[in-house]
Amino acid sequence: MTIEFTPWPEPMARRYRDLGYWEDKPLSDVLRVSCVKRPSATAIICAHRYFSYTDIDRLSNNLAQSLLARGLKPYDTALVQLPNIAEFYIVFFALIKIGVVPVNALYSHQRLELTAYAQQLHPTLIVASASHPLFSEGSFLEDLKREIPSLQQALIYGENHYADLLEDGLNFPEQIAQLEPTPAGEVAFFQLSGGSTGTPKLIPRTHNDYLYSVRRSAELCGLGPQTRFLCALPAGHNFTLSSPGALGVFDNGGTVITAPDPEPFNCFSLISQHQINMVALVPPAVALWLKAAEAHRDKLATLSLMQVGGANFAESIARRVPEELGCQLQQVFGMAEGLVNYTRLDDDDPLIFCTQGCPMCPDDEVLVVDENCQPVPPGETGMLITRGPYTIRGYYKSGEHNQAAFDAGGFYRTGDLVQRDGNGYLRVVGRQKDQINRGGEKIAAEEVENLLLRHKSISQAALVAMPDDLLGEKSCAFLVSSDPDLRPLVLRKYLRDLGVAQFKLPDKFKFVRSLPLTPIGKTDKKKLRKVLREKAVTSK
Ligand code: J2J
Repeated sequence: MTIEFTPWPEPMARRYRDLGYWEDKPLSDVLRVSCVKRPSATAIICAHRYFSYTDIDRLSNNLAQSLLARGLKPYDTALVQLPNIAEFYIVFFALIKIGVVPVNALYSHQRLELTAYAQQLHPTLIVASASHPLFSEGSFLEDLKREIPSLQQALIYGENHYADLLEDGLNFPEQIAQLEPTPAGEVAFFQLSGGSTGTPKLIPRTHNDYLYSVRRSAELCGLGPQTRFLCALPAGHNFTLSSPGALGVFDNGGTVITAPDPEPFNCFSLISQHQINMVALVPPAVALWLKAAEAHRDKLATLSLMQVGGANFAESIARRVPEELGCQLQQVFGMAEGLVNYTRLDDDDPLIFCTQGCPMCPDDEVLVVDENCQPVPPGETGMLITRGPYTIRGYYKSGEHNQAAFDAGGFYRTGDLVQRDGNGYLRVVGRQKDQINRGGEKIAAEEVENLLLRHKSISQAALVAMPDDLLGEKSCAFLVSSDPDLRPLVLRKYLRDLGVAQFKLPDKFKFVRSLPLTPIGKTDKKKLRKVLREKAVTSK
């Protein structure tokens, strides 16, 4: 049995191969090439631990063999949740090498998110860390196994009393079987969608499309053996994994240094200690770094490139990056579904500071259209739709949602409102999808609303974005409740107890008698957002 996904039409697939975008190689090729060229170079520095390319290859082979010995086979799936540690990459490569198809949950995800992914994927294996509250003891795993009968194997990183140790798999001694990834035209792993619907969607990425995205990104960003990349955003996020991210660094024989998060003081120490020259950040982290650099700029001497993406980045802050941090800025506008835009390293300042770049591939088809799907003139605002050699054609097992998310020609409706100049450079000016972008962390409004509506005294709920100086946006829940004594504290605890990730908890609750409606009877979120914007202005 293979993993289902919506394939590209044959003529396009042929074109992508003919043009060399699709190489028909497995994603683990990024490790293979550097093992050949730079076997003893340092691939990963994780706290005090150093791993060469040969180490990563050997450890991932060991784990792969141990998983085969446990009965895992190609096209099985795995649910993985690890923090930013070397083992994240070792597990990723081990699974890819034997054709087991993982999804990497974010470390901030909790019971609800992990369960939703497991319900969709029916994984055979779970890999997680005992440092996460869900896995500090065995009860969640027991529950999950009960609910998902396919889940046979669990490997937990770190001391625990209920499951096998991931560390034992890494030290597995025997070499028995030949390792065989899935074919390059098939699904290598799943990315996570920021989402706008009730259930989080999974994004099937093939070896071919992802490897292209990594290699083209690395070329465009000038990566080489000299690259020393700080991975401070979640390791599994599309940005830090592939734009060009850690995979791009591995492919070029450079070094990835892991940090648990972008907290500036720790990151600045790592930068000076390891001569880091490149980092990828979301805008709120840049703001924190600018503040910290007032006293500690000397620690950033080696930093030459800062990529910023994931959320709206104000021009005024963008301009401060080279001046105050002493490094070049690159804006990145990407999405886990595929399309990635970059400002180029040799672009003029106005493009670097005022745009989010242009598509990386000549065969990225990008249209900016109005409500009738007609292209808008350059400079005007429209909806961004796209297809191309590394943009998916459908979410995993989401027939109905795919009807809405993709048009008849296979274009992905990104839900982003953009303006495009005559040279193809894009500016992200808004959003049409029902999502809150909380400093780069995406919240599907409907998912949180559905959880709130499960509360016995809430009859209506609407989650909308409200402006925030640091995060760009925070979330506000407008609620109609039958209980006049219902308090935000109680609701936050209620949501936490349901098992939802902390970043999805509404930052503010507003109790109202009724929600405003549009002429056709939907909740008028525009009006709610306007109320919040006006309130923000008057309270300043
Ligand atoms: C405004 N909005 C942006 C930007 C993404 C590289 C970089 C980021 C992501 C990512 C990624 C933005 N300015 N510069 O996958 O490979 C918003 C848009 C977009 C959504 C995608 C990558 N960069 N966004 O953020 O899948 O709304 O990917 O559609 O998490 O983030 O979110 P995600």
